[in-house]
Amino acid sequence: MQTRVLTAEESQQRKRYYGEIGAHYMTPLWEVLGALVPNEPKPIAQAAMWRYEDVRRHVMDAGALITAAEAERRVLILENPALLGQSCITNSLYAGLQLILPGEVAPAHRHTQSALRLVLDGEGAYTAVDGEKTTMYRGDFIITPAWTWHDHGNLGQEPVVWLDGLDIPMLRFLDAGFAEKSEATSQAEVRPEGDALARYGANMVPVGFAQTSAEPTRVFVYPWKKTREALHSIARSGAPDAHLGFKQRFVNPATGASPMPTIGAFVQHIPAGFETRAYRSTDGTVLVCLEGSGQVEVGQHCFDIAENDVVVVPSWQRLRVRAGKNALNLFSYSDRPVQQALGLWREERL
Ligand code: 1HN
Repeated sequence: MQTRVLTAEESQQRKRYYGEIGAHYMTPLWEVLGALVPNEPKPIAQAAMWRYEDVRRHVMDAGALITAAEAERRVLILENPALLGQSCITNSLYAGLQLILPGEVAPAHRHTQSALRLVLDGEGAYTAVDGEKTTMYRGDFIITPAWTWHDHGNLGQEPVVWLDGLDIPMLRFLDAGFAEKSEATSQAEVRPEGDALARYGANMVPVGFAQTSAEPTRVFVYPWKKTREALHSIARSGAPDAHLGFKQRFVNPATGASPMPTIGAFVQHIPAGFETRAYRSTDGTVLVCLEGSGQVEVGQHCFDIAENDVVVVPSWQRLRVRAGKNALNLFSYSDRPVQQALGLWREERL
């Protein structure tokens, strides 16, 4: 709307008119058009960081407050400071820190929301997905695709914490959420540990196996040990991209698409002392520092990051990453595959 100064009478007239049409649940487009169709993304979400050193004890305190069984999932949601009460870290994504104590079980259930885990702290826990267990090691990226049964347990001696990433806000937006609890607390094991990785994650698939790009991968764990080795090999030869360092995209090896259709996941190596040029993209992104320390600049914000810290980078905010004395290894996830499927995704190298 072009704005001009209105006479008192015109203002009155419009106000009266808006009241009349409001009674019929109508409202004038011209008052909101600019906000509805901005020249570029103007996310409500803001840049923020959760410093693991600061929040860890609060996560541990939850262990004395409620059991995993009572909570079903003992999780502290990471809420975007500009989206409080909405259980989201960006418009489209959820993040939380989940704690499971030795001997506990988080009971089996399934839902149409897709989930990923990034193991941060402690050893001895497992996740079971559709009848197969995987032991969780720090840095492992594990998925539970939509409608797969999943339960967790801790057979070790120490508390285990991981980051959960889900597409909850997307499914809420679409009103497409279904969920179901299992009668069995823990799933019966129908395949031995490592089966999916051997069948689908060793540069092979069973002969005759075919998937569309909308289907999630059967590989439900991307072990950090392998990812890290690959990153280091890549970084040993060739120069880092000026804007991204060495950045890799996790894939469904059978299709080349993202591991799950709604959430993209990435890993990034920033060599010691390297500073990326400013970059922005339309997928609001959750970054997790797996190794090293440095600075993350998001728009006007600058965060000092260390291991296990979480930073949220809203859509179209300028991002720069600087590694300190030690190289940075960052994990990230976003709604990029959804935007790409719809032809909406944009990036800009500044
Ligand atoms: C869920 O199923 C898990 O399985 C974690 O660990 C967090 C948040 C909302 C809805 C379901 C899990 C979740 C969740």
